[in-house]
Amino acid sequence: MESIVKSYELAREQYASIGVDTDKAIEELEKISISLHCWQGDDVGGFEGGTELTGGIQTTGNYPGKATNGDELRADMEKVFSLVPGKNKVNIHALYAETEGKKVDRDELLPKHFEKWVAWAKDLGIGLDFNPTYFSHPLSDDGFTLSHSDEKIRQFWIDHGIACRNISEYFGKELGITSAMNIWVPDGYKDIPVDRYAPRVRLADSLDKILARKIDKKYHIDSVESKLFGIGSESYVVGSHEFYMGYAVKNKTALTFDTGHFHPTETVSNKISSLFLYINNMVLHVSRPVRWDSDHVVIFDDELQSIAQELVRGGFLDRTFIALDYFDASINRIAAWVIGARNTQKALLAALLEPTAKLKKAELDGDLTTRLALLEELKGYPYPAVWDYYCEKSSVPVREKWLIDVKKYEADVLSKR
Ligand code: RNT
Ligand code: ZN
Repeated sequence: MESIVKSYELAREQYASIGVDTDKAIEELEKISISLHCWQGDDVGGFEGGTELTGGIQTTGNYPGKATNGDELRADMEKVFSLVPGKNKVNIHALYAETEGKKVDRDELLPKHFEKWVAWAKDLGIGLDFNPTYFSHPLSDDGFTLSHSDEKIRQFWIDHGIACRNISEYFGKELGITSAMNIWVPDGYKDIPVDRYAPRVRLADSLDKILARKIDKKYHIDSVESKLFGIGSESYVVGSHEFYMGYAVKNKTALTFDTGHFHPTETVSNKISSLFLYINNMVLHVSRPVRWDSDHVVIFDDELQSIAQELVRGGFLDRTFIALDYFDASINRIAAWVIGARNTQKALLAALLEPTAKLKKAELDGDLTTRLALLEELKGYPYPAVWDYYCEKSSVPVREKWLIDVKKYEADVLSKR
């Protein structure tokens, strides 16, 4: 404890010498919540039973101890909350409804099927976000949902979207924290289509129908998520980036950027500032693509830092909903959550510790020498000392000590499942 405070005090001095207030950076960081994706806890399995994961996404690995019901999943996430600083949120997919053993199809889901999640979130004083589930269902088996050419199937999925908005609004009202509802559909073709237009016309029409009812933005916001390709939709994805960028601008919805949904050399960090020119809110799906949209655990890499810098330098934090989106079943699932969440926060902290005004001034003055020199020297500044202090102050384990708790939880709880 003493050495953490000492290191922090030294760091505070160093940062002060370049005009950065570390206490203020910590205060800012504390205000940012990261939405933990419930689906990391059970490999996107959900509680409907039986169905395999479809939609062109895949979890690999069979690490023991995955959650098999709501209570286990919630217990696991509480463990995560005890190891990650700050007030965070939980992101739920429709497939995690709790229907007391009754079969309730996706178009019939009601707020009451998420009562347990809401009661739990109330207890913890956290917010919830939501996602309709357009995969792992017999009516999505041929690869199309909201852009389906069969009107009956398309209507089923429209009804699902409408049901989910009611649920998301209920989250916002009950918890007093806005729920961001993210619409992602896997629709697309493995092979080259002849008509790329018609499915997009149908998708736009379905979205219009889902979003027809006005909902107070205090409670709920709608966001749409694009993708480049998936397994089985390599040649064509209906909901491409251009499709949703246009849709969001025209219909004033939020836009979701998933860091795994673009060409390998394309970066989300370079897109954020354009989005905010035309769109009010962004949902971020922080993920890590390795050669493809592989959803690896988020690490502290250059792109994560660039994204954090964009959010801070642009002043976009209060218009952004930050969520994690990856699923790794090859390591302890709780550790996977903790690593990704802590890295995301650490990247935000490092960005908050930049002398932004100074850097912007050098740039505006045309002093690009100073800009590069400062940016490079900053990499050696002691942000980890500030991070450690923040963890200590938030009563969560410092550095790798969180792993002790995870190992203990694995021995006491996970290994017995
Ligand atoms: C899939 C999208 C989507 C999902 C979750 C489970 O490529 O990223 O966000 O990962 O909805
Ligand atoms: Zn995503």
